[in-house]
Amino acid sequence: MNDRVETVVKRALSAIENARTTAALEEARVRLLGRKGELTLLMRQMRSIDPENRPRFGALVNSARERIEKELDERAMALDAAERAERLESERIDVTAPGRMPRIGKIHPLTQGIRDITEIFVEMGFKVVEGPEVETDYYNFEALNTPEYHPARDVQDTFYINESVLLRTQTSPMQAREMEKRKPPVKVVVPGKVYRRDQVDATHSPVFHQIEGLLVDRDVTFTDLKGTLAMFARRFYGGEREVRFRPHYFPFTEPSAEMDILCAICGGTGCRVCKQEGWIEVLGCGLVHPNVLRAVGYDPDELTGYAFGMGVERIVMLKYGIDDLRLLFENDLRFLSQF
Ligand code: 2U9
Repeated sequence: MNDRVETVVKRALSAIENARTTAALEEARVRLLGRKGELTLLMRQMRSIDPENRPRFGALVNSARERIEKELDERAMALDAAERAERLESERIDVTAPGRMPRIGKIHPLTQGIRDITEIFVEMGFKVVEGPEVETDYYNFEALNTPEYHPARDVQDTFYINESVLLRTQTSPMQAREMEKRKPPVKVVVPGKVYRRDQVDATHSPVFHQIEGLLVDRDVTFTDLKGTLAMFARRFYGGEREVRFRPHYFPFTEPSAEMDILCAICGGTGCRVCKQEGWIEVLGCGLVHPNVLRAVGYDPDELTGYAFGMGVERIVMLKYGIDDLRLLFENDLRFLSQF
């Protein structure tokens, strides 16, 4: 009788000790104390025991049950504490760890270039205006003293939409519109996209960005133009950047010139970047042609003006030493993240 109870208790204690989780322990509890559990079955054996031995057997089984229950409770508490400690460890957060930096986008170098250039002119009192990319032949060419058989009007160079509508080849038509709309003085810069029928290569693209400026007032001279652009070069390129003006030809300005800056790489002695010139061309300019003033209803005997224009891609490429214009349009983040 004793042995039977002892065997059940031994098995129970080893089952309790071997339970590694609270779930396994709960299974053991049911297996030992449940309705069909080992201890219940032991109690049922009471009937087969001599009546005089039954109280002793009952007492033995009861104390066995108490022992097992106590062991179960203690093991449950130990397992519960261990599982809790394990969970806390796995969920530990280091509140002192530095946060992860969110990825922040950057301004595209062309956009930054447009902002930097326009800002300098805005500080000099120019107003920024923008206009349509689809223009009429009249504002893009005719009003800008570029008559019908001028080479710049060749269909080779211009995207025509129909006979008299086209994609602007320069932002100048907007200045012509601005002059028609307002009384002088007019002092504007026009940034924007322009279109030309060029094959894509390292220095050409059928779409690129220009910034053009125009000042029309009484007594505007070429000296005003030179002073303004020299000031621009100093602000944009920094320091006492030397500039020079070379005579040039544009149909909408007379006289016309191109402005060069001294090559920062060689200091003027000639190198690969300036193609041995010592100077780098950065923009075109001139005094507004009297025919352009007449076309917008201004009297050239009363008013004069200056105008200038620059390609933003070229300026940005020179600034950062980029040797292929296509990089500015491909949106490869490995390239863009450098700026
Ligand atoms: C009006 C009258 C005159 C704008 C000007 C240039 C010179 C010039 C080029 C620079 C490189 C175009 O992007 S580029 O290919 N532009 O050299 N632009 S004067 O003259 C004007 C504009 C508007 C009414």
